[in-house]
Amino acid sequence: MAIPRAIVAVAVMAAIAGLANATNFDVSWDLSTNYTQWVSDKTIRASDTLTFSYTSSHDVVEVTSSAYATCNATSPVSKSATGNTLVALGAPGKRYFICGIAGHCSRGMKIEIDVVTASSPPPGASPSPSVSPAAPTPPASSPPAPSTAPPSRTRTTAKVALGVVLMVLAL
Ligand SMILES: [Cu+2]
Repeated sequence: MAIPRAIVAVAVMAAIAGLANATNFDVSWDLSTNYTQWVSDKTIRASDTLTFSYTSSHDVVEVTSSAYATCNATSPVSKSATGNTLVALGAPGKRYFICGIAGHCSRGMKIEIDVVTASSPPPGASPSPSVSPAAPTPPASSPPAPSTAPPSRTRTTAKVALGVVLMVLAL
């Protein structure tokens, strides 16, 4: 019994939607940003990433909630001072980040992230007939050459690859 193409197409679309919902939040990590305000209008999901950008005057220290409350950076969960710290959240729950340089946390360089569950496809999403069944590979066109994409930025590469899939589906 053959699997209807429409179901395959919907499954692929759902997979694309799931990955496309991954968002990177750029955190300008400094003494002049109000991070309580910054985070207040954002929904940050387990599939998302944070990228802290900062000068050599700062670092990023992930801490426990109690250490966060007291700005105590002496027992970090993790620590980074590269100037560009990528945090892949991965799971729902609270995450706490502070600057470990003396005095900076108490001056506001602290951020509490309430990570929510990664999004699932919207419940109202019905199989849409707007996606036509995938056409056979056009015989005249040369195959795409994905080998030029370096694997360094996997998320970006995945998006590009999925974009190609989407384009093929749209043919
Ligand atoms: Cu600092």
